[in-house]
Amino acid sequence: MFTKAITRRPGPEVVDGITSQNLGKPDFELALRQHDAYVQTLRDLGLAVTVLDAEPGYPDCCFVEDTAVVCPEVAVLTPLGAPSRQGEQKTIAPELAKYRELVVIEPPALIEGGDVLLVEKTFYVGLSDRTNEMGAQALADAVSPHGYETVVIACCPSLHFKTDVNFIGNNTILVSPCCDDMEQLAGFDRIVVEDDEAYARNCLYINGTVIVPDGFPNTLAKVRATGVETVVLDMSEFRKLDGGLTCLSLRF
Ligand code: CIR
Repeated sequence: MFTKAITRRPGPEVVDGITSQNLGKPDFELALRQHDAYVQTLRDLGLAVTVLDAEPGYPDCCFVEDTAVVCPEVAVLTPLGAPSRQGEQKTIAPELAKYRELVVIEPPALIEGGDVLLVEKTFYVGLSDRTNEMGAQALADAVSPHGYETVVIACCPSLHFKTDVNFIGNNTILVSPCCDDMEQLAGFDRIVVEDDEAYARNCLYINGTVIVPDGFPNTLAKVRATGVETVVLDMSEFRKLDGGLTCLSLRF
């Protein structure tokens, strides 16, 4: 059960965020409105949401998920893999320190929160350009004293593991076709989200409700068919920067 979230509003520099998409630059005003709707949705789902101001000099600073991994016992600050994002975690640290003991992972260990999926007492860590074996091991070292298992997975060469795999409750995950046959995920019921709706693999599960990005009817129908409640949010401006629903918050 999540009770809190930390978010950070995009700043005007969001138009210069990192992207692999060919969807144009985000509209700053629309991004702010979509961010406000996202925060309101988390509040409607019962979370106390902290909204930090944008951090000048960091165009991607709204994607706070990448700066830390949080579980009930500890918050692990991650050394962001993208050079233009290194340092974002420094202003997240004092916020997390209000609620959790902090552990800091330092390079050459690399790990970003977008590569980490926590389901009950297991951390699934995907290797990527932003997360290496040392980073996965450093996370395992931080959380194993608290009874967590860490499972390292190398599947698709996507930006992040959670670009491809996300938990939606009821022992069910959304997966890309290339992650579907990973033996480490075999214990889940899997819903394959095809490439034409790839962005919708990044749904966000909050206390029994799944937030689904707008514009992906097949995925929405499949999620609803599991019986879970859904909320649909327009994420168009964050999609332009490879940012999804999970990226915009740290939940704990
Ligand atoms: C980046 O490339 O770092 C940002 N433009 C997008 C980060 C998305 N974060 C996430 O998936 N957790």
